[in-house]
Amino acid sequence: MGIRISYSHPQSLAEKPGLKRPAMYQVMLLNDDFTPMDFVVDVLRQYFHKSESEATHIMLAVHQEGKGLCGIYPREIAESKVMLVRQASRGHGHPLACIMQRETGDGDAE
Ligand code: TYC
Repeated sequence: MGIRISYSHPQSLAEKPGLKRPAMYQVMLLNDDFTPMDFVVDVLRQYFHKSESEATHIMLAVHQEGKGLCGIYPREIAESKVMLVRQASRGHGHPLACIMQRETGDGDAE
């Protein structure tokens, strides 16, 4: 007879009374006419851990569509990303805007 491994079946968070999933926030970059494309790609790589090609893709989407998603995080992490991007941008003299929006869960952000 082999070794038997027994697995427990923890309730999912949604089933546990009194526990809620943390609210999640979309962190977005906004387009402007002045921030250099290379700087935006560097920001996406450094603060959002994107590859060179992903970062380029997101930067071009923001450039063409006005706004683009960098990542989705719990509130405090989203706040710190927004602050770090702002500090880096202002530190280099660029107006790049980074915002956060709470997710509503219906595929749209509030
Ligand atoms: N529109 C900028 C340019 O032409 C590039 C840019 C892309 C700026 C994305 C901001 O979030 C941004 N240099």
